[in-house]
Amino acid sequence: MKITRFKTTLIDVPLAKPIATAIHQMKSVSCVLLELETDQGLVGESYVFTLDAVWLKALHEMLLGLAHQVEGRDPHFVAQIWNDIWAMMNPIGHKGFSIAALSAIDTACWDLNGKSAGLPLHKLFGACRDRVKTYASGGLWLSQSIGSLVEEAAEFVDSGFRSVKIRLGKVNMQDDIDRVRAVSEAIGPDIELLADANQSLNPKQAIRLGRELEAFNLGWFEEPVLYHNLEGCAEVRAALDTPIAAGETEYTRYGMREILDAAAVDVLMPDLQRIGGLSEMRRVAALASGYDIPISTHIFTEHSLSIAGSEANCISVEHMPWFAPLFNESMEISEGMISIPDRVGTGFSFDQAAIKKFQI
Ligand code: SMN
Ligand code: MG
Repeated sequence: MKITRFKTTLIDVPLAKPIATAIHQMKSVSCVLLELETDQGLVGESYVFTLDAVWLKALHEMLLGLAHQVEGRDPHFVAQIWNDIWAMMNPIGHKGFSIAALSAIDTACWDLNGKSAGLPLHKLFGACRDRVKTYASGGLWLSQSIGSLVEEAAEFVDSGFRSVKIRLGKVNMQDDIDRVRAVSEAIGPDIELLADANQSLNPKQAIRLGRELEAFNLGWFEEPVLYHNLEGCAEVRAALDTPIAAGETEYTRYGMREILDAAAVDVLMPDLQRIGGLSEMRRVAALASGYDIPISTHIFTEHSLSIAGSEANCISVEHMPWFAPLFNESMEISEGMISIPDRVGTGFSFDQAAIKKFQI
């Protein structure tokens, strides 16, 4: 099999309403879609995104600069392609958009491998489960009122979720506590509540808030401090009973190894775009397992399901609905679990009508 065309499309998918975390303000998710066409008629698909269309052109250029590493090559040599791109990127650095571009290529190559083998990727990798725990993450934003949080949390539970994530980071700590209390009471003790501070606290603030929140039995306290303050994160972890989750803002196995060596987390949260694609995600799951640390994948729900289906220490996936309008297939959720699709490749294919609609 040979890759005959490296096709990219820029799109912008508006969100139902503008949202905010402690560090993000967003109205849409803009994506570069990658389609790798082959001489066998199979097409490998993936995407990478930015929160602001301003950065989209830069991400696109990054990807176009790698087309020559892919055109004419056999996607079965996905590991060789990965290694060649990694080596080529040494002078520009192994973080940021360089890795995002590598991720898109790697995931699209794996999609082709699954399609060519006639297998869903979790089965090609070696399956360990056919469904995985998820949590509702496309809501409970920092920008919402308490009334709207309570209403939305109840809607998530009604639609089959057994776990939900609220954002923290209000200027006044008491507001965070009041918001967590309101949602916790609304969902009751049988539904899990997670909380994400998006790096907005210093270690002392995080410990103080974390202590106040211990009463609500949070499933985890995510990114309490700046992503690079691993010592601070480890201090927060040591001071609290609540598990600490982080990792979404770091890159590759080298970034994950630093987090693990610092004993900074109870749950590692690799992000498919920042980690280096499905190849590197698998290496990171194995690395974390050597520290007896579970992983939970960050956003990219559809394209992370093959990892959840094949890595025993992947305890959950984040359910983010932002990219669902791009796909022909939808995710199946019931009793708090998502099914790992039994369709070839990633199990999700771009809806060409939707792409036309969202194309920039
Ligand atoms: C998050 C990530 C990206 C954009 C908005 C919110 C958040 C999460 O940290 O983990 O979902
Ligand atoms: Mg987060």
